[in-house]
Amino acid sequence: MMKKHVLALAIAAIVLVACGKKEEPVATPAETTPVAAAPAAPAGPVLDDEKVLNIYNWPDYITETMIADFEKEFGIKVNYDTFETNEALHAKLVAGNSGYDIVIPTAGFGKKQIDGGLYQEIDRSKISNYGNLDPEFMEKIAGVDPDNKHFVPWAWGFTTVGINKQKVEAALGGMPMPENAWDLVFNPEYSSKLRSCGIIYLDSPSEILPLALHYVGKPPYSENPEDFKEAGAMLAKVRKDVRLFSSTMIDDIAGGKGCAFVGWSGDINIAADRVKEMGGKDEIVPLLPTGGGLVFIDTMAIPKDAKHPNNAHAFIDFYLRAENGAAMANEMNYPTGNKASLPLINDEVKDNKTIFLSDEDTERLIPTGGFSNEIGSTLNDTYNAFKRGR
Ligand code: N2P
Repeated sequence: MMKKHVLALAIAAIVLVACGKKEEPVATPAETTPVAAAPAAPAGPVLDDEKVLNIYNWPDYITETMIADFEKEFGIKVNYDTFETNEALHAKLVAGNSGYDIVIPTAGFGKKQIDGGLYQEIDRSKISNYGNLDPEFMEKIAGVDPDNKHFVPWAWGFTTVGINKQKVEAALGGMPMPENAWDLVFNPEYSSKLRSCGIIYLDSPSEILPLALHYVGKPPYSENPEDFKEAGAMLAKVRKDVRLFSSTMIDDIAGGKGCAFVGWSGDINIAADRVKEMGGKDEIVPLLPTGGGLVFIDTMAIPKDAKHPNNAHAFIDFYLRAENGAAMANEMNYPTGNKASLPLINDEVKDNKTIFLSDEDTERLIPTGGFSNEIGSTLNDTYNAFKRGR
């Protein structure tokens, strides 16, 4: 398929040739008119002089070829780094001069970055594929980014419990699975049994705490230090059963490092596929806890001091092509909010109820949110005390 800017160049070339002809005596108006009347060639994207783009994203969150495809088509060199928590990204942005042109905050967490003036506004006139986005989805993001001025969706999913079915059943030794899957990792009656086969937690205060708060019946984004005490007390009881803290769980799960995981939905699905491909006998299953998973909507944003804002817009536009949104769902098991991509998503992915959720499961999800700066130290102290085990 002829790529867009190549097409634009080709059309420009035809126009030039035609214009040249015009001055030749042999050219007749009949020959030149159709070219002159043709719709204006779509202008190629405006790029920055320096053909570089610096992206900062989460691990395991892009298809294998997307960066290379972009580089080839646009002649831009992409430097791609990863971070493992919103906290890490936040620290980079607050320090300033991060050097990044596109970063991928979780919308709820990123609200304070918008409020702090850390992002520039997105120029929609540079994003021809903006219309591919699902307006209903954009409405949700507008809750933290009014009028969708700064955030363009990357992908979404939820933090949930995943299990190695056979290993968990064996470790529970006849004890039935709990009704609420969060009991497996938050209730010592279960976690103490799973200790032997290994519990893995994400290493992220801003994800573990909302889940823990919700589990003990408090608002997931509570601002009350007393609530954190309760969540911390609950976590303290299961600490000895947690074997590993990790944000690169695909490898850990596929490598058999544990049997129950607090992880990201798509990653657990990828690990499940990988174990199947490797011919493993155990099934890796992402669960839909009755207690709800924690939604994350991750979004692209351009830092205020980005050095290559035009290249950033070109990448955002490229990412919003229907086929790229579909590839994220098909290869990475994460939906992207790109409505135009839906017809291109494989049935197997579309029918996976842990990727495209039923209405009932959607309703149970803990909606995206964020903590204020004020509660930040309570959050970190609670998390660190948990991790240290005291
Ligand atoms: C996928 C990363 C998911 C990011 N590996 C969760 N915010």
